[in-house]
Amino acid sequence: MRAFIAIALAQRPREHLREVQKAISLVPLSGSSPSIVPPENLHLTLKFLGEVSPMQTDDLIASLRGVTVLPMAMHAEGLDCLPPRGRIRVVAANLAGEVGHLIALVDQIEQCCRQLGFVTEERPYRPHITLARARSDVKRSLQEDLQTATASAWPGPDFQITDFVLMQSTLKAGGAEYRVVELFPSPK
Ligand code: 2AM
Repeated sequence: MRAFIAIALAQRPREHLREVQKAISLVPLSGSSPSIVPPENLHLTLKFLGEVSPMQTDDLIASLRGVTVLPMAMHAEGLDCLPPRGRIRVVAANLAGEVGHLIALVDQIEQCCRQLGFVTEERPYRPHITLARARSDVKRSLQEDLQTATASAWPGPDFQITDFVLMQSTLKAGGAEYRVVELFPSPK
C-alpha cells in the first residue's frame, strides 16, 4: 500500500482551516486555480513512506508502538507557499506552538523508519498542513495575494496533539483517499 505517517486534525482546527481554504479559493490566480484539499483529508504529515509491503507494515506498526508522544499544544500560524522558491506547488498553513515536541516525535519516527530500511528525509522538517495543490504553475508573485487574503485568519485555534496515525493513501481520479491503518496513542 501507499502510506504515510501523520497527525489527523481535530474538528476545531479543521473548521478553521476550511475557512482559510474558502479565502484562498476567492483569490484570482491567473487561471491556475489550485485544487483545494477536501476538509476531511486535512492532516499534518510526519513522514511520507511511499509503497510499503504487508511485511514492512507489520514491522513498522510494531516499531511505532515504541514511540513516545509528548502531548503538545499547536496552532496554525500563517500561510506558506511551497517549495520556498520557484513556482508554487502547494499552499499550506504553517504550524506553531510546542514545535520542539513535534520535532522530537518526527525524529523518533525517522529512526524507526531508518531501521526498517526506509529512506531518511534529508530536508529539515517543516510542519505544515497542505490546504491546496497547484494544478498548473502558480507564479511566486501570487504568494503575497494569498497571504493578504488570509492575513486575518491567524493564529488559528489551539489544539492538542496526543497521537498519530499510519495512513493509507489510495490515488483516485478525483484525488487521494485516506484510510487510518493504525492509531498510535500517547501513553496514559
Ligand atoms: P504535502 O502535503 O507537503 O504535499 C500524503 O501524500 C502526504 O505525504 C502529503 O501530505 C504530502 O505532503 C506528503 N508527501 C511527502 N513527500 C511526498 C511524496 N514524495 N509524494 C507524495 N506525498 C508526499
